[in-house]
Amino acid sequence: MSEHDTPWTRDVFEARLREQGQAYHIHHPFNVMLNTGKANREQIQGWVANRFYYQVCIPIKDAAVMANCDDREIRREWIKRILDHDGYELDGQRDEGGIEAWIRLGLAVGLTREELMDMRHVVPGVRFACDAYVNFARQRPWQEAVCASLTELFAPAIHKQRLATWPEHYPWIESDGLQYFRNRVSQARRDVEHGLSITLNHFDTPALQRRALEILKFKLDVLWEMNDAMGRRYGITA
Ligand code: AHQ
Repeated sequence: MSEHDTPWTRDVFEARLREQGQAYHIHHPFNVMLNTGKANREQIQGWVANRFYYQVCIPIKDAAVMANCDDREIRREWIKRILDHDGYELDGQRDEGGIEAWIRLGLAVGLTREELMDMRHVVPGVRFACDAYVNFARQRPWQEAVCASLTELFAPAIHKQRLATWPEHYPWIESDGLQYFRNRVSQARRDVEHGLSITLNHFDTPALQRRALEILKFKLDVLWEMNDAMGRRYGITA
């Protein structure tokens, strides 16, 4: 039996997925600049305005997953991601949602609601990378889009890094503006628990497990390219 005939155990498969974290955008020079206090106002505003396009794409991507998914149990869980971002008002319970929280981040760094919403600052590379992710979720089997969301295995660390460094490096940014990152630490953990269990169950042959690693690499490239494009537009101060 060659090593390609038997699938990795769940633990080994999960470890292979987590190993991909070396390519996560927390290591991108643009992110390192941001989180080590070397970014100027224009670079921070550019990052917030460009990442806004990614944020508004997420619930559209998640709605594509829902549309392709024929499993009600999974949709009951997955819909929480849309509510987290778009917000909701349900039987008197209200949540403004992550997109509104991101707009408050935009206001806190000195952008207007209008220039965020009209996407005037979004550079082509960011738009194309985000659109590639949404189209991937529309066109591929929903389990593959679930696997692509697993870059969030590494997301709590990057949100915590911002919360730990931005107040000291960028005291001019209102603390309330960072609420999005505070919310995501626990939301990402919940998302990953669900997404990882679906992925470990579905990708259960050597070929499927190799495909899962390819999918995660694609999504890591989406995030990396966004930082490359922002670096080209705003510069990277080493
Ligand atoms: O704020 C982020 C978010 O809501 C999501 C959803 C998830 C997905 O479905 O692909 N990925 C993701 C991410 C968010 N923030 C990024 C960041 O660096 O702030 C990280 C990103 C991710 O790791 O995929």
